[in-house]
Formats: sequence, C-alpha cells, structure tokens
Amino acid sequence: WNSTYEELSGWNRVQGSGNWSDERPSVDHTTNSEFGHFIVLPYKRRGDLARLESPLYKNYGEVCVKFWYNMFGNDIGTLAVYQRTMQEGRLENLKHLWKRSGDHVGVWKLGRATMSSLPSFYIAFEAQTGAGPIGYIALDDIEITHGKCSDPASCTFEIDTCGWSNSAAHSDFDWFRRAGSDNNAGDGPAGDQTTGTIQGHYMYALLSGSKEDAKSTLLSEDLEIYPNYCLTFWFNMYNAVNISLLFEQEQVVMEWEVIEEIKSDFALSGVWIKIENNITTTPAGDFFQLGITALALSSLDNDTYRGIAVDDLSLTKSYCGGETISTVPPIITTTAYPPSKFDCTFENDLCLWENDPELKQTKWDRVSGHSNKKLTRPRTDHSSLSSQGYYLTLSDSAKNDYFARAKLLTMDGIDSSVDGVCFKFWYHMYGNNPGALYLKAQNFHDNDKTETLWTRSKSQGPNWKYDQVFIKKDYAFKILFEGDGTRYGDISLDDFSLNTKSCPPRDFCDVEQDFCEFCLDPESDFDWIGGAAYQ
Ligand SMILES: [Ca+2]
Ligand SMILES: [Ca+2]
Ligand SMILES: [Ca+2]
Repeated sequence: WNSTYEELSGWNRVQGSGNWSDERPSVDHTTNSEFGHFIVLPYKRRGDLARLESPLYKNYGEVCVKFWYNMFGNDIGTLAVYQRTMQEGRLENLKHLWKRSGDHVGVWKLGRATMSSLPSFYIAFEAQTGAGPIGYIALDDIEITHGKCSDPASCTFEIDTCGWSNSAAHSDFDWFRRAGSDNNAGDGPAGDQTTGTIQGHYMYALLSGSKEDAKSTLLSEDLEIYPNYCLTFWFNMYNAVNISLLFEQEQVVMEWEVIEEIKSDFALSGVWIKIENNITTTPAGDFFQLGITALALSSLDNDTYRGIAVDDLSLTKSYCGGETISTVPPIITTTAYPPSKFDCTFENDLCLWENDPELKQTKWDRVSGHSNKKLTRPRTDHSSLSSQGYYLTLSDSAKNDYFARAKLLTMDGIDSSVDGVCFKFWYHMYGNNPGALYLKAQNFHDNDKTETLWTRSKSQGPNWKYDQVFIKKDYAFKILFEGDGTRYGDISLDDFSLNTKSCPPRDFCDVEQDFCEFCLDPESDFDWIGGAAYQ
C-alpha cells in the first residue's frame, strides 16, 4: 500500500489527547495510547458525504477487510463499507456490505466485510454526517486478508481473540489468551479444546485471590440483528469452587440479560464441556453483543490456581440443533505456513536462538511487562499482548555503558539456496535514541563473514512493528540480530517465524506512517481533512 496523502485533503489524521473528548477518541486502536494515530471525520454540515478508497485490487479472489471503528454521539450519522468496481451500474457499487449508524459508546470496535471475487475492485469507506455536530466517526487498523471473513463471534483463539475483548466497564480483572504450555501467569487447563495439545490456545479467567463478587466480562464484537442464532462454546472449570460462568446478551434498547449461569459446583473440574444456547434478538437498533462473565461467588484463596477457560466459540444463524444456514467454519485468516524450528514467541525460553557466547556482558534478556526504569519499553509482549507475555530486550546492565552490542543467533545454519526463506519478526524501538538494530546473515562456516539484510535506528514509535525479509544466499548462514544499545533507549524483539519460499503479501494499514494508498473520491461533497493534533 502506498500513501497518497496530501496536506488538507483527506481524513483528519490525528492522535488522541489521552483524555475523554466528544470530538475524537482519546487513544488510537493500534497502540491504545495517545501516541498512536487514527483518522476521524470532522462535522461540517448535515448529510455531507465523504469517501475513502483503497487501491484497486486485481484478481485477488475473495478478501476479508477488517477494520476498527469508533463512533460516538447519537446524531453523528453513518459509516458504511462498499466493494466497488470501475464499471458503472453494477449492483455492488450501490449495496453496502457493512453499515453502522449513531452512537457506539466511543470505544474501538471491530468491523469486517467479505469482498467477493471480482476481477478488479476497490474498497470504499463512506461516511455521511447526521443531524448534529456532537461526536465523531473514526477509523484505524484496516487489514486485508485473503479468503472470506470468519463468522463474527466464532473463534478458536489459535491466532487471536477474533474481536472478543475485555469489558473495561464491567471487569475487576482480565480474561487472557493462553496455552497449556504457558506458565507465566499460573496454571490452567493443560490442553485446549480445538487441538487438544499444550500449544492450543483458549481464553482464561484466573480467579485465585479474587474477592467475593469480583468479575470479568469478555465482550463480543457488535453482532448483526437476526431472529435466531445458536451459540455453542466449550468451557473448562479448573479447580473451580464457588465460581460461576455467566452467559449474557445485550441489545441497544435493553440492559444486560443473563441467558445461562453455570455454577462450578455442578460442573466437572478439568474437563472441557460443550454448551449451546438459542439467542433471539428483537429488531431494534443496529447490533447486539454477547458477554461471557467469570464471577467469584465468594472470596477465593491464593493457594491454588482456580479459573474458567473458554474455547471454540461458534455462532450460527439457526436454532440450535436445527438446520444451519451459515455453516462457514472459522477460518484462520493469516496465510498459514508450516511451523519452522526457528519460530519463537519467547514465552518459555529462547527456542533455537542463543546469545553470542563470546559477548559476556551484553545480551538479549527474556523479560515480561513494562519496566519502571525504562518507560520506553513495551507495556506488553507481542504474542499475547499481555503483561504476562515474554519478549526479548537489550539487557539493562548493558545500558550502563554508553554503548553496548548484543548478538542473538540461530543455533543452527539455514540453507536458502533453492527457494529462499522469509524471516518474519516484530520489533519495538522507542525513546530519544534507542540505538540501532541490524538483521544479518552470518556465514555458518565463518563467523567473521556477515551481510546486513535489514536495519533500523531512531525511534519507531511506542508500538510493536512488524517486518519481514526475504533471504536467498548460496551459502549456509545463521540469522543474527545485532542490537547496538544506549542507556537512553530500548530495543525489544518478539514473535519470530520463518518459512521457505516467498514472503506473504503485506496488506495492513494502521495509519501510523501515512494513509497507505487510500485516496479521496473526487465525487465527495467535501474532503476528509488531514491535520495534526495539538493540545
Ligand atoms: Ca493507529
Ligand atoms: Ca483453541
Ligand atoms: Ca512473546
């Protein structure tokens, strides 16, 4: 994607102030901070129409566009998504694939729409102002992936949480995504329901040490109103006593309503159990939401790990047990590559990576969470986006010296001579002078021969950044991450993966650097305005 952003023409690309405002979100979605950027539609007059358009996609097959939107204010108007073609008069040009109007309580919400397989098309976000100037429509993190969108609310939790998120308003603690093999934040079920392995992921509410009535709610994305849904999911009560799992529903005109309560006293501990519920909605408003709540019925001790796990959610448009209308199974929306031995999330160890044994003083440390000493360090790791997750960082002790170099190497050589390999990774560099990061190929047979493949220096902002490098060499090499640190900054690394052959297509726009290739529709009545936030 390329930028066609020009000053004073386009979405108003801004940052939040960190404080609540009725003019724009307080934080962006990418970084959940006032440092990140998003785009917002300013109000000029009622009924104005503005469009934001993607580059032309040619022969892409079906694609899923996922985006995060934030709408506040009853009279703000409408946001809709279209798949358009250059041929006039096609039905696709007129029919929206996704639409929301009015107030969505000013929080970032996931939207998604499947683009059908047309020879060429572009994606249009269309916003129309409503009756009043109070409030806003904002967008962030537009992501395009191959294949149909997975069913809303259906999730195996293997890749991410599919739009399920912790409710800030109703929670005393958080649900988090974990696998049986993670023991950073205490014990839970050893295997998940999807894969039955310690690598499989599920959502987990750990209730050890909770006070009476402490609760945590996992919220679905906004779901389309439809008369009859069936929701099935699996739960696992882990050493659970005096704990309830509540399954709830909310619609715009109603309060939260408990559909079912499962008490730990009546469920087998440590066993995955399937339940299903019919969901009925009334035709009011644009959407409804589901909630899954873990609740402590009495205060719980800290001596034993106790919690509730949830996995394999599936929402279908039918009565439970009846004929399914939509039987699309949850689709893993990232291009799947077979795992390689150099993949590493750093949750348990360094996998097949090691610090250069010749560099005694400076190394890459495996750490979790934020650092009180170094405020420029990430708040969470990248794999789990939680403060329990582990990542690598240039060691603090190294930073006592003005300059320190650390080297991380694969423990084995890589042969890329036939098809090449793609190395993918996440990095975090923040601060006035974070130092420099080099990705190199080090000759397997001669440690002194290295080639620089990729490098970054200077601050890259307060969020995790993704990059990928295609490598094809006629000699065997180790991958080397070299960090040149200073005491003023931070460099961190997480989530390495390697595949043979080419790199996956890059289809992501977080509006952090620019507008990617979205541009203005000349037919708009007025322009999305570009600008910078200042307070
Ligand atoms: Ca952003
Ligand atoms: Ca799972
Ligand atoms: Ca990690």
